Amino acid sequence: MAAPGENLRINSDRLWDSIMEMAKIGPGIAGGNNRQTVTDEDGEGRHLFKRWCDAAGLEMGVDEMGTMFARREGTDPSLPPVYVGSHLDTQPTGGKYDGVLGVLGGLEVVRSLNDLGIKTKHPIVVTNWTNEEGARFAPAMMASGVFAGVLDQADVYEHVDKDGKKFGEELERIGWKGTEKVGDRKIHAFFELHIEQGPILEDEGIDIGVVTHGQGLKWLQVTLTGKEAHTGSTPMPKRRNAGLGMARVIELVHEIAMDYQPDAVGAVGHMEVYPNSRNIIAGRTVFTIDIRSPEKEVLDAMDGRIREGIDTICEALDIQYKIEQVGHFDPVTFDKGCVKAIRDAAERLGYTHRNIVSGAGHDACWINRVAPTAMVMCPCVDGLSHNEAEEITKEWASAGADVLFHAVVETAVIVE
Ligand code: HGY
Ligand code: MN
Ligand code: MN
Repeated sequence: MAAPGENLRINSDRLWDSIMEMAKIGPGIAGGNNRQTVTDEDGEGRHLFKRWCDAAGLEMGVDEMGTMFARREGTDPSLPPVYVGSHLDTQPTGGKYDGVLGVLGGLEVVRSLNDLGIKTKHPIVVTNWTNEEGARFAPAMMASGVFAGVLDQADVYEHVDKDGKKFGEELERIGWKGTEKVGDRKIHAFFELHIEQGPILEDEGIDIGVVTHGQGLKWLQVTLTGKEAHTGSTPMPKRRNAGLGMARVIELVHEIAMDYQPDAVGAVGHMEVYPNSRNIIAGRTVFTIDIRSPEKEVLDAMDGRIREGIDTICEALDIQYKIEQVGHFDPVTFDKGCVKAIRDAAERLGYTHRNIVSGAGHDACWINRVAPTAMVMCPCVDGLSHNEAEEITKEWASAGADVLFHAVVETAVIVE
């Protein structure tokens, strides 16, 4: 397919201004964002995105998981569209760019096509996937997982947040539960622009990450049950301390991940202690183990060793345990044709680039199961993300969006 031409560039100022405008919705306490999925702030961000899509002449569809699909018509409407997007929901202490760059980068592609009066054969659909983060309601990449047929819609509707609110009810409450059946849409190809969320591109001074693979992930939610008792008057040998159990499991997860360096990772970021009183021995702890690796065998080995370790720890402390797998996807290999479109675009535009494996999970990891998919990444400052101090430069955002522009338009085929 003919390349769309050397001079195609997005409007960098407009993209950056849109990102800053979206960042005003659901502000964090330290300069980032707290726009968690299906909160009022998420609803407000969705309305702003829809207004922009309306202004760009796009036709909006919303499915039963609340995912938003903004369609720019192609010269042949019968062809399956090229989808481009990411997510607008954020972590509770998230940054301004995680997910947002991909959705607004997709919108900028369409805005630029409109400015240039360029038509494409395939329609183009800008997409905002619901609940990518999985912070408020597990698992991550929830809506794209239902779309790909790996998660059950009725089941995830019942998932609850820490206040006992149900995902399905919250989606309805904010008014973004659509009527389209999830997963019926046919996708010609899907492209996602995302910040790297790691240090490689910045450390190496490289503009573009050509994402060839995504590492696999497992989230194990563990409940340890001991016995509440007085921290002062209960003799040490008589204690059944679920807090001590959690501490030992957290150390175990770290040690096991360190056994599989340089690629494996493991941590526990979510922890709840009951009753969480200064002078009561913790009777129950609930926490989530997050382990990841680019290799399935390593992921499975870590999983097995952690389960054995938990059994040993709990026997020694005379506490019970329950392990539920609340998130999982195997390592992902993205579509070679789509990856080439991204690499060729970076080459053509004169951006430095390198192959990279995504450390974070993305909606693209699930959509890759139902359509040819690839990702383009830009650097982020100090590789920092899932932190309100997350930062990128305008130049990095523009370079990523330019590459996205070329990859999308080339795949959607320009009509001369
Ligand atoms: O957890 C992840 O990798 C993604 O940020 N949801
Ligand atoms: Mn993200
Ligand atoms: Mn994220």
